[in-house]
Amino acid sequence: MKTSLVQGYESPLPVRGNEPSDKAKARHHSSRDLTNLDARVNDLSSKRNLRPPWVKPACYAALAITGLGAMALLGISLFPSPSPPPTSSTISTVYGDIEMQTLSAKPRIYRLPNFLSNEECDHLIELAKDRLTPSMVVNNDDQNGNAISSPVRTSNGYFLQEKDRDNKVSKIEELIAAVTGMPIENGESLHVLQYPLKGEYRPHHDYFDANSPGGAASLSRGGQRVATVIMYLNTPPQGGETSFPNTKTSIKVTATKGDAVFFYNVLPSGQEDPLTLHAGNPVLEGEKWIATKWIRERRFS
Ligand SMILES: O=C(O)CCC(=O)C(=O)O
Repeated sequence: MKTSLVQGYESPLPVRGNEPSDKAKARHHSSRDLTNLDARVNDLSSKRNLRPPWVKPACYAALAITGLGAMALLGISLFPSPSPPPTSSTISTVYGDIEMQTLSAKPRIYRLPNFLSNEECDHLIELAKDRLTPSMVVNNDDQNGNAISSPVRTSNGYFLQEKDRDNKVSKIEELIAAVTGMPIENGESLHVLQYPLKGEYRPHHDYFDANSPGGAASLSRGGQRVATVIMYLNTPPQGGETSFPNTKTSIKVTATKGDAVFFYNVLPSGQEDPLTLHAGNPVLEGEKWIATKWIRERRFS
């Protein structure tokens, strides 16, 4: 057993300059010296320490350079740079230019600063504030697509009616059509929502699940919800951001009066895009008001 220990030590990994001499090899095969094997191992170990002092630092340096090279190849940085500023484009409308900032290309999410004026925000709140009822969600188990209340969504809402469609509302609908490129008739009625303190809309998708009875029933009224526009009608002092937890940088849009966020719920192919998972974060102070427009793939009826 002692012999194999020594062979394994000497022969597969000889240290340069420390190869055993012929004399040592002869000693190695001599049964007389087998009793001195421990001493020889110690001897060889001490010879290993004779390697030049620069070898160890040089090895570490080589390892570090190799590691940094691999990180560069994989696109990993030791000093992550802040996210690049969003690219911005301008949409010209009869009402003036609208700035559209790209927050994400996949999924397609855009921020529209100053999309509504203060008066337009206040007007939408005024139309809804005395008619609010607790918000509901699609009941996937219901053949008729009826909605149910759920702890997932703790807000109060009102769908604008035909009688509410005045000049201001019509203008907002036209602006939405201009930025989304979708006809007004594909839009569901504007939905004005009020979140009380702690109110939220937990992570969810806006597209319907075609495989559920409730989702299929909802799809029969104009097809999929292909895009969503959320307009902030006030600025909650704290909380209430719209967040997209599945995006690369976990996008969070601050609720700021007059701004809007707009995203496509489907890929350009029409396939539902699971990365559009989004939430209305809990309101931590005050209340939050928004107006949401869901846009279908066909005329909404
Ligand atoms: O309140 C929000 O910020 C999100 C609203 C939302 O997700 C929706 O209306 O579909």
